[in-house]
Amino acid sequence: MSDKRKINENSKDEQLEFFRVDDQGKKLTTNQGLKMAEDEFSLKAGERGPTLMEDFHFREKLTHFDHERIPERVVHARGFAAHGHFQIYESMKKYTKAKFLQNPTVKTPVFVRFSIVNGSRGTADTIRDARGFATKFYTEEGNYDLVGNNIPVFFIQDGIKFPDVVHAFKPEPDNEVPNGSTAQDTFWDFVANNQESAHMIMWIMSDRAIPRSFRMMEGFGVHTFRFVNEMGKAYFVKFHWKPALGTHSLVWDEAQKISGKDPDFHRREIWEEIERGVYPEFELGVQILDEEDEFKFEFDILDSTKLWPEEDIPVKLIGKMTLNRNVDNFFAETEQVAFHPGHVVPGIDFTNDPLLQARLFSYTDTQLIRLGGPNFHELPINRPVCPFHNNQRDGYGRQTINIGKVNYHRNSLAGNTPSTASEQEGGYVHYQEKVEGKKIRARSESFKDHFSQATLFWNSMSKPEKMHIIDAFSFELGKVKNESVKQQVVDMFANVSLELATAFAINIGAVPPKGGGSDIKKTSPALSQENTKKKPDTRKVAVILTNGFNGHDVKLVLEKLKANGVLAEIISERQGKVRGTGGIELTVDHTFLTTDSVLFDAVYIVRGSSDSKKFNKDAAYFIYEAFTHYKPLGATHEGKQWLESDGIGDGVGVVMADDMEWFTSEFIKAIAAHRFWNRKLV
Ligand code: HDD
Repeated sequence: MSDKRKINENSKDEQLEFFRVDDQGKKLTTNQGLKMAEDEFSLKAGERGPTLMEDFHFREKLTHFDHERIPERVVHARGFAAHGHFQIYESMKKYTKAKFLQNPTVKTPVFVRFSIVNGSRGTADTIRDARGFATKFYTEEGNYDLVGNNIPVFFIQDGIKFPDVVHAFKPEPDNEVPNGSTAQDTFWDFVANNQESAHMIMWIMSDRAIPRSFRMMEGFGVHTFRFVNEMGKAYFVKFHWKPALGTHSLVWDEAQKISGKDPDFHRREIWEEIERGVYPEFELGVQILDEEDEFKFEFDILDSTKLWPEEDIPVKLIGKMTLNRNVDNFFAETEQVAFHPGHVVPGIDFTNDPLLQARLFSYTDTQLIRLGGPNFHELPINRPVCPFHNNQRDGYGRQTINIGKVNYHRNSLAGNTPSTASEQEGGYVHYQEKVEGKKIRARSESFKDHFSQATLFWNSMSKPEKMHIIDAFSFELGKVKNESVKQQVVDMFANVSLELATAFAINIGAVPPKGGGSDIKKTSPALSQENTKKKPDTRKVAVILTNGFNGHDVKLVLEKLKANGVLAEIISERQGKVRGTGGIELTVDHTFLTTDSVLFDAVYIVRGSSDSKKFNKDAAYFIYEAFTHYKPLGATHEGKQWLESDGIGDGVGVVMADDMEWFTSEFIKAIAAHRFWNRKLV
């Protein structure tokens, strides 16, 4: 047992404790427990002679090392995960019998893995891509996995096309370029020739695909699932995760630069915040639909390229998830966790969405190769916290020692156990949906409208969001070499919006569309990030100062920022201490060399009385870049005079004042506002 953890937070933590090993302070042994007297020199025939086969320690060490890697996930390879718990606000008994959704006093342990869909394990965190949002609830009835994304719709309608879309968006097969990007001919060729992707592409080209933080993105179960209550009555349900801090994004130029400056930007942030006790929180939301209303909509609820507008079917917030514990070991937990949309509990069931149906096959299959056999459920991170018994036996890496002779069903030798459980005893009974039809390889007519909701998304965007979408199409298609592919995409998106297709056609040198357009006028304000929650919490502010700053005032501002949840870091010319008036000293967190403007949400410019040319040059670049990324800027003292003379001072979202109280409260409001899109760039 490790010494590190004295208190086990919940049943999953308690279970994991059994597997934790603390090597610190121990003697080095082989895997067989033999203490070794030497670990730096292989066994040789003479000091300058050949290494001997007899050296079992050398062979064991190298062999284990040679086998350290496992295949990365075929999609969602790069991920970051954390532990936490989920608690409901009030019983959902009316809709579902799922036990973890009944009792508001119960905290269900969870493990959440955020991921990047396209990029490989070594990709940067901030590439343009959908993000995975997979949650494992360790319930007393078994594991329930909600395996979603941060985008509520998907590229394709039928899972048989999943290998095609993934081949198209992964790097091109001849030269494996581009990595972690879809700015390539094959991806856009797929899009133009598989027009069901239109709606998802709108989301991927939007700010949603470059989230500011894992804790500032929504999560969606995507498919329509079923809730089933104790009476056997079913409801259709869509799942949502709503971030407590709202949904916010980076600027594309910033996202690209972060990829170089700090490729671990997202994972570093969540890790550090959990370590300092600032826990990410998400509310679980459900959209519930009576079965009788299945055909009430202009779209098919089984089609995963469609969302349910929140204004038509409101999202009911039913509970809260808090992520409060980092993993002990990335490989053992984050890498080996195995999710599966088919891991359900009584009260949660499937629908005939053809994408979901395909997923129900694919996830176990992929774990067999990735985790090397059928016993991956026994890995500590994957084990349910409730007992599990069946007659499945053997296979690579089997951990349990199942005693007795009987490993089959039905039997009399073990009293026909393990026995099945009745519904009343908690046995899973599939919802008895009536199905009939001819065996047929075809797509329902009700799946054929690919553009209406893509237009709904476009209509719902604010002006800056629309500009970002046009820029994203222009960037991605601007890298496509094949002129025909570019033109096909222009003509396709003319069906979504003429304004959009014309704008990017001009930018990429294609022919603006001659026809097309859409009659859809509807909007869904919930789709725009403009309408999200705005809070200053967890925002990072770069405080730029040098010797001779006003000690009293700066200390006051820093205290207020901290009290409002804002994280301030001091940036100066060199590391060590900077000295202000009144004997106040501050420790420098970064120099202009070790950090960068793109890694901050806002900049507070104090400057100071020292006049170093290098400081002035580096600080000016830092501030100007933040200004062009529409970030809030604050300035007091010498910093204020500096910005005034620079012409930046008049910009929207630039807060300057001599009154420190007023300054801090306005600056905090500006930080909460996130970005000032209406700023004119000088
Ligand atoms: Fe998938 C992983 C989410 C469609 C096949 N998927 C994976 C993960 C997430 C999703 C979050 C990473 C889980 C983790 O962190 O380990 N996938 C989705 C969503 C989809 C979707 C929201 C559409 C609504 N996926 C989808 C289809 C198929 C797959 C249609 C195949 C028919 N997905 C896989 C997979 C992965 C996977 C190949 C790779 C690694 C893994 O499963 O464990 O089986």
